[in-house]
Amino acid sequence: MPIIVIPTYNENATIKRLIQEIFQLCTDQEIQIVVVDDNSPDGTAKTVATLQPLFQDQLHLIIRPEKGGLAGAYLEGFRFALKRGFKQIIQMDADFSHRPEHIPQFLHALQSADLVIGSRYLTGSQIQKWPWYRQILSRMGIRFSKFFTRLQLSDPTSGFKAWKSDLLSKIIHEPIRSKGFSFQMETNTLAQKRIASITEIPIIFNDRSNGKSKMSLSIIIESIIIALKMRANRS
Ligand SMILES: Nc1nc2c(ncn2[C@@H]2O[C@H](COP(=O)(O)OP(=O)(O)OP(=O)(O)O)[C@@H](O)[C@H]2O)c(=O)[nH]1
Ligand SMILES: [Mg+2]
Repeated sequence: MPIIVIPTYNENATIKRLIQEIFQLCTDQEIQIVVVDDNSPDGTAKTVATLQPLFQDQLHLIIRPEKGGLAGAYLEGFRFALKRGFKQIIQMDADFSHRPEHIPQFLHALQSADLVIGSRYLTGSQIQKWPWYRQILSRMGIRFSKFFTRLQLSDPTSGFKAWKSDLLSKIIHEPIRSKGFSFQMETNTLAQKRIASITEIPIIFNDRSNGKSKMSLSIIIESIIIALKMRANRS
């Protein structure tokens, strides 16, 4: 059975619609969702809690005491999923950058891969309404991370991914250093080191539909440091 892990910090503007759309789209699958919220001041967790009775045992909520970074939230969600025996674990943003319509494609591709990555840079991919400076930053980040990590991927920094539980359960026991968005690159590198089968599928990526980006200078600096450390550790 698949589960979707959604980390949230101040995503109250979109979380309700996202959850409703996912469950509407995946009526034929017994899909579940776990939202990992870092006590968002905008009441994201409250909104999720009010939806829980509508979706009975399908919608889970983990509340962490304070903003602790994307990586920690994902790891908490992954541990939750693995402990309960979910075999397919999808991760996605709460801001509609990642479209729920792609979920069935991820599940299909996961039948013949250990890790499926939704790429913004394949034939058939699209990037919509993303400001030019974010596009430049993204392309620079990808070049940089590919150079240092030797990842054979078109989009090693994408956050829309699906994991088979067997691979994910090994990855989460590795020492993961990232707190922020370099988590994507770091977990991909760990997967590649294990010679896992990794597939990329094209996605349509949109700028966040509401709310504020959590991208910051400190997150960018952390990504550079993590990439350099990964190069130093490369064997
Ligand atoms: N629980 C938790 N979630 C976070 C944290 N930082 C970011 N997120 C969530 O992780 C997902 C990705 O973060 P975004 O702010 O969209 O970062 P981004 O996708 O790199 O940048 P934008 O799309 O431009 O905003 C979103 O669902 C965020 O709400 C955090 O510290 N804790
Ligand atoms: Mg986003």
